[in-house]
Amino acid sequence: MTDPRLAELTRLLPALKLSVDPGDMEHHGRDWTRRWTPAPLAIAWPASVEEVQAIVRWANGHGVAIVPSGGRTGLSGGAVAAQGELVVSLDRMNRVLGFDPIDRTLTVEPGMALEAVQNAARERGLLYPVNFAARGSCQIGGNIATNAGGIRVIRFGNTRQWVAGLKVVTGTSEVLDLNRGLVKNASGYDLRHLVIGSEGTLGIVVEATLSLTSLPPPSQVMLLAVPAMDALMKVFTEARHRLRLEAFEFFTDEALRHVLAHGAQKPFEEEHPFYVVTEFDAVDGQAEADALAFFEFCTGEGWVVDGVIASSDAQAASLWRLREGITESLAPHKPYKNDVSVRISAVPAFMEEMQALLAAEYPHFDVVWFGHIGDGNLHINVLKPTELDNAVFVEQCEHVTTLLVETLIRHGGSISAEHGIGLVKKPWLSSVRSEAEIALMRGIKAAWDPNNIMNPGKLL
Ligand code: 2HG
Ligand code: ZN
Repeated sequence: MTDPRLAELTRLLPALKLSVDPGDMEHHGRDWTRRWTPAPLAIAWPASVEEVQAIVRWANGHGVAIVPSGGRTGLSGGAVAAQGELVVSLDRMNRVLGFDPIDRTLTVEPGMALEAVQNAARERGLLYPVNFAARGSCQIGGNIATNAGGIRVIRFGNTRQWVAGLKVVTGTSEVLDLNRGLVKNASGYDLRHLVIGSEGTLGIVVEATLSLTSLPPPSQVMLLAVPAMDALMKVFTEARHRLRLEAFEFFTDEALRHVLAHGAQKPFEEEHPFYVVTEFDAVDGQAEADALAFFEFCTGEGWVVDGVIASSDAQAASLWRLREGITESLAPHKPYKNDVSVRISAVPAFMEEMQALLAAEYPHFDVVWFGHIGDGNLHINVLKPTELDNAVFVEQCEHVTTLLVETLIRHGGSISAEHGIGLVKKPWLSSVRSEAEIALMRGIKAAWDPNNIMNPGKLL
């Protein structure tokens, strides 16, 4: 290591895995936004809490910024290192540390992939219910840092709900052992919840105690073809009334076209403007009868024009693929992403306005809508025309985002539902948070990280 700061780090921690290899720097310096050119100082892979602490002490001493790094699947530039930061990858801290069948908690290191956490819970006869398409690559530490949501929020809530305890190394290298798995703990500010969703700006999550729940009952997956936007939330309201929902997701014909081009199987002969994938408990014959009655009611009202219920696990997986495969199928088009939310009740009016806005502002771009409509969370992906320069494209999209933000403010919504603020949405933070709130957030950051070394420039 020719950089004297790195030489010093190696001297302090001879066993620390450290790399300045261009391939590692590229991979760990960027996320799925692909908007910033990676330029980290180096990548470090600590293997213990003590190594993380020592790195943070070193960073304070040398004024080096740290970017905590999970599975690199972020969509908001929250874990980008483009300014000479040390990327602290948690890849090597990926073990299950404990399981308590009475507390029903699983204690894990932050570098475990979400899917590995889910599997570890299942092996113990329980469920870690947070779930989304990036589960194979994203890491639990990153999920916590962004309070990740996904496709089961309607039933199980966001990541926040499942974190019973957290160990965190703060910006001053202190280790905090927060909440320690307690169900009840009325002892003042719950610092654990400050860390969840803080995007690596307060400290590094080094251990998490996750609550688990009972395995869910058998479920069924249904795909519905919906002829009009204003029918979507009517179908949702009916479904929620009649069925015990686990998921309620929508996507457009345009989204379907991309997933099909990516190898998925066509669900219906004809094309339809909107589709819904819903999953619900199917415990007994009554549940099936309820599902059928729901379907017949919706078709009778003209809200649904076609549908299919999966008759096997394989078919359920292929219906889910139509929804979960969208992000990957759009990636080659370098999409500009909006991830917005409004209260569920505000979805119909908001969607109407948004559709008009996007049609007027993006006449020449393909716009793909999909997302967790049952949570009031819509993903809007604007596809970059091949010939258009990326910077020009982003500038045009940001102009539209500013207009979209005005609509969001009118409907009391948020510019970031589940992907975080990162670098991408920083300019619009004040549309969701008041001046007083942002001032408090800054004060909290300064208390946890007085030298501003923890992921500086992100979120705030
Ligand atoms: C999803 O819901 C993810 O599939 C990604 O949040 C959304 O690619 C996106 O815009
Ligand atoms: Zn999503």
